Amino acid sequence: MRIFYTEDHKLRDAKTELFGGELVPPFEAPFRAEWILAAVKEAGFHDVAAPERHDLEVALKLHAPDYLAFLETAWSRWVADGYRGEAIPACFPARRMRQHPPRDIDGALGYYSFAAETAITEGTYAAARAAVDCAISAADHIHAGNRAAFALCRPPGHHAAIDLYGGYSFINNAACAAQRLRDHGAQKVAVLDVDFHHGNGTQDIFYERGDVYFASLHGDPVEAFPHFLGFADEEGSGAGLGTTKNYPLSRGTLFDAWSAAMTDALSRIETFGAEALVVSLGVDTFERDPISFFRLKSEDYLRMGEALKRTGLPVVVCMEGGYGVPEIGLNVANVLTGISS
Ligand code: Q9C
Ligand code: ZN
Repeated sequence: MRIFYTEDHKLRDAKTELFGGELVPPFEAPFRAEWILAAVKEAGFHDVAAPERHDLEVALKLHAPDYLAFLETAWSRWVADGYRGEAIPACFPARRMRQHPPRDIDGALGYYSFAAETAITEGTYAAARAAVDCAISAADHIHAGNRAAFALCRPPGHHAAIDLYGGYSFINNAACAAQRLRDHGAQKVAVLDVDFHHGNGTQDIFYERGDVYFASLHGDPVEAFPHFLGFADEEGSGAGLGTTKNYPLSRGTLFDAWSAAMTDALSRIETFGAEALVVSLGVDTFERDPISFFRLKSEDYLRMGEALKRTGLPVVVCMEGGYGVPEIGLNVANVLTGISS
């Protein structure tokens, strides 16, 4: 399996995350990709390639043009205003307020975000573009006839919605991979999101589309980020009615219950008639993840990969979350090993 990776991810190196009322070093940091890359090589995946550079053509089919322009210019606008810290939103267009983009950067940050933990920094946009390059290159690799590819995306993307960033995500890598597969001629594509957190961004992007199925297994939003999306009654709308499926799971969920939900999701994806599968792979479902509450063990990730392989579908794996502990590398490598088995 080919791994798509570029050191450009290191351009995303925020110093601050708003967490528990403090500005702390971010959970989503460069060491994550380094640990994961080392572990997948250690597991025998030596085919590591730099992604091709891509323009915004794919992303513009998913995100609003003004949103992408905002991401590109946010840091320089912030600096031009003379602020000394990293760019963090502090005011949001909440219930009964007006929804239009303000002229000033403070207002724009709130308008284009759904959460305040994620700071925008100097290299954030360049790194997000490089992560998209990895996702698109992985999709192209599948289109060329390969069974699987791994996009070692950093920053992650599954929380990035049509015109909102947050949850460490800016541009939706997995959605870009799915769109790329559609553009190559696949009539139906599925995104299976196994990150601990609901893939609110991916759901938002495809909610009214009947050509991309979205299924997500995640911590129940009644007690987990992103708090306000990912409930079981969200099923898509319009042409997309019936092509969104959510599995909110409770605190302490073990692999047995988690795996039963995945089996259900994969059977729905098969019934849907997907020709290719994009996996939003977060390993923050691990029992020792610092910000999550499922209890998967390292060997469970092998089983996860084997189940993905049994679909018989070509699969693009996009890296999402998974934090703090050295096992994130092994857990990702185990998924890839299961897919390759
Ligand atoms: N007390 C991804 O995994 N903060 N994003 C959670 C928990 C935000 C996670 C706070 C978590 C974002 C890609
Ligand atoms: Zn996550």
